[in-house]
Amino acid sequence: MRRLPLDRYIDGVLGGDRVVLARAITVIESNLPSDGELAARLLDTLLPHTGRSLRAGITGIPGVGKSTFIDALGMHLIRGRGENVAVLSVDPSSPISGGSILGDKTRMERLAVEERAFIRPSPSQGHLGGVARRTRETILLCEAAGYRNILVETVGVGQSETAVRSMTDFFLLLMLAGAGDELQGMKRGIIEMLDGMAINKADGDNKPKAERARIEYASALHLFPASADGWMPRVLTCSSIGGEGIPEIWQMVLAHRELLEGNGWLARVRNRQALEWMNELTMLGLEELFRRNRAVAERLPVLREEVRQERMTPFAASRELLGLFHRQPGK
Ligand SMILES: Nc1nc2c(ncn2[C@@H]2O[C@H](COP(=O)(O)OP(=O)(O)OP(=O)(O)O)[C@@H](O)[C@H]2O)c(=O)[nH]1
Ligand SMILES: [Mg+2]
Repeated sequence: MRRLPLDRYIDGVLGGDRVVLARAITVIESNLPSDGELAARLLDTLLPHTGRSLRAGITGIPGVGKSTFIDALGMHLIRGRGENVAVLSVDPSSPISGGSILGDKTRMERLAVEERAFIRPSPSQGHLGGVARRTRETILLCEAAGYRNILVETVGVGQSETAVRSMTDFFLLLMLAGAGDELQGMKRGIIEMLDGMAINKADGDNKPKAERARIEYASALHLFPASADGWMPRVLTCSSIGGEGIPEIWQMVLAHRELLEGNGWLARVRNRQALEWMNELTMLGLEELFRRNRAVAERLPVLREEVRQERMTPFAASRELLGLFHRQPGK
């Protein structure tokens, strides 16, 4: 697609034009070297207009109801509270499970037609590092476009959660009553990351079971040490289809926000997000330089073969590559 002049992107995004916002995100997501400069200037110009949103990450196993939940929460924000919302997703597996984008479109039916909602499916290519970087930058563009609530959906498969945790202020885990814990990623790592948990599909026959699960998880969470920010994660139940419990979950997010604003932790959280962003960009940049390095590119196929044939150790081969790069990093 043809590119617009920089000014058109800037004016469009700052004016909250969703079409221009979508096109600006396409520039950010682009792999074309010719878009790199435009993307950098866009971000630089828009950066002063970012940071004023509530960034929430929503995770859980496939099928737990993340998209349905976000649809319900988004509608609550728009209709119930007169706010706006941008929805993004990080899906490292999307090249394989290509269906999920379609799924998101249909499961956010109500939100999709709202004026004050912006829905962006996950970038469809690239390794997790790249996808996460783009999501981070997409958050910033949405903020510059005036979105005050950013919801990031990520499938609960380990790595993507850590990435999403590092770019959001509140991390919510959706669970189902009665499914095995190991299936739901009740790993220590995840527990330590989350700020809240919601047992979804608490409707119909499932209601009592969901309530029992809530009590169990709440007492399990109490066994973990309180996090340094002073927040104690809470466990609630909800029905994303019926809408029960959704306002209460948002109240929890707001209570967390208020606490962290009051005790100075929000600033620290944002600081940490900025540092992680810098780190990520530096690492990705290094990786790209390395890949593009002529000496490395020439030698790489040979060394791969050597390692495959066990004529060379991986350690020695990697040292040689790094040595080649080190001698002429800019070539
Ligand atoms: N009964 C009931 N069904 C629900 C609820 N929330 C979601 N569902 C259903 O659960 C199924 C999966 O919902 P999704 O919202 O697509 O789940 P997801 O977690 O986004 O799934 P992936 O994006 O594939 O990881 C759909 O058939 C929903 O209609 C709920 O609160 N109650
Ligand atoms: Mg989904």
